[in-house]
Amino acid sequence: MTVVSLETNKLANYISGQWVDVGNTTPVINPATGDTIVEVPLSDASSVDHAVTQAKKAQKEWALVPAPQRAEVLYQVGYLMKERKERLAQLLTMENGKVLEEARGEVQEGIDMAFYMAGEGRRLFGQTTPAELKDKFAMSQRAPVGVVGIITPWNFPIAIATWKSFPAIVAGNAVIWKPATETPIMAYELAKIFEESGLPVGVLNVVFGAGSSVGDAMVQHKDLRVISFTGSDATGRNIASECGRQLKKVSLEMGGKNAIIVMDDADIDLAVEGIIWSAFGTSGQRCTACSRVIVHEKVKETLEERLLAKMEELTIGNGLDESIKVGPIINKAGMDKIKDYMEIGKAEGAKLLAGGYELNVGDNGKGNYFAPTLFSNATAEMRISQEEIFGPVVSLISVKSFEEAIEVNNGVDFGLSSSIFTTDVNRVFQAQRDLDTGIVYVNAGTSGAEIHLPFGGTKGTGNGHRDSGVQALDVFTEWKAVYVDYSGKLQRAQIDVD
Ligand code: UN1
Repeated sequence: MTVVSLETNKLANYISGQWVDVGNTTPVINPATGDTIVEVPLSDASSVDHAVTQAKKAQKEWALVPAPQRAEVLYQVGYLMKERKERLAQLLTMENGKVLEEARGEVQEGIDMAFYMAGEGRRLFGQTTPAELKDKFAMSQRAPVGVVGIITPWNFPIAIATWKSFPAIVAGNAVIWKPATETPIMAYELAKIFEESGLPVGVLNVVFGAGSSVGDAMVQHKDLRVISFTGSDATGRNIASECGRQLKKVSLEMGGKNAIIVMDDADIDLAVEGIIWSAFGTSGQRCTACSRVIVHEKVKETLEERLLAKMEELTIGNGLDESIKVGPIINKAGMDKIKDYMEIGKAEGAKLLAGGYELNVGDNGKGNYFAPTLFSNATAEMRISQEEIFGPVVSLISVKSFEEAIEVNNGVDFGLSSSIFTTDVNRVFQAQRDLDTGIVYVNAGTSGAEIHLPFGGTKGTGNGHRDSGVQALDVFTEWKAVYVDYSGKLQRAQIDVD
């Protein structure tokens, strides 16, 4: 396999069609090797201000372009992403660490989103409805919000950016995008694709930098009317309170503590496959990762045995090597957090059945690797069963009944994804009703959401909004109710009704 390379050693902001250099930079480290891939700008508030000023001008024009024509740009973006799928996937593996097969899947998720949202250019449905008065017409339609801010995480640096920017753009907004500083290459590549796709300058702008400077400036900027954020719980809550003060629309997608329930009538081998994929794929660094297994006591031992056997088969290392199944952890801070939870779990009395330690694998011993880890005999209340670890760590909790399984699943502060393995059709329907998460799977793991369905969760996972699906349009549009009176006289609603 030929490994692609970047043609630059320093990225630049993309503002109003210009590649703008800012002095200050920080290195982007390949988590598999510890090597520096490229330098990324650390911009400040002035770059955000400049971008918003340019975006405001561009948005006025863009909003007047008919939506089906706006969509043509997204089709073009989709074609270019498709053409460059392998390049994007390899660069994604280098900056994020996820294994190549998953990186290709993530790029595909972005391609799917491009074509799906391009289709919205010919829908963007509103409603027509009878008016209560004679010779009067009533309808509702979506209007763009203006300039919107999107803040995206390192764990899905291209897919999540497409979930947010594509609906925003097809709906007639301009976008200011702050990608995570750990994974800016996908933003650079996507900005280049937009540039080539014929998007008018200023409609998409990328400002690189830290949350505390660029992110904060975006949240504070009075002309950014929406902030759509995916990331940590603490940051999301701060953004929400500041946006609340400013009456700014905010869409949040934060943590998860997703569980797979394995009932006594489940296909155990299938459940094991689901657990392996959801808990250890992407090294557990997905919002949708499975980090709890809630197992019926009757099948606990069998499940444990088979799970341990499959865990031994997992290959860990640099994700560019196609034989590898589990890649590195994003950075040292991520590693430290996972290591802390090892101590917490042991102190709480959970039984460490596998893993629990750092690994020295990979090319030069400088990558961040952690062994797939299984804690057994965990209880629902333990911190390892309640808090998001964001690593290849799963806690096994045994229960006596279906009802208890549901209660344990729902007994956490988060509500993103859940799953049940069972062959009982009654339980399937009870579970999809009673599991309190935004995403529910039956006989599949907790990850693998498709882009034409709403993505998001209940409780501490967010604030009620959804990414992707047609629901994403609600974040980036205002509903406008329009009444046209063609009676030629003043007709008063609720009064002149007879
Ligand atoms: C995330 O982890 O934030 O459902 C996104 C999935 C992917 C997206 C995950 N399609 O696992």
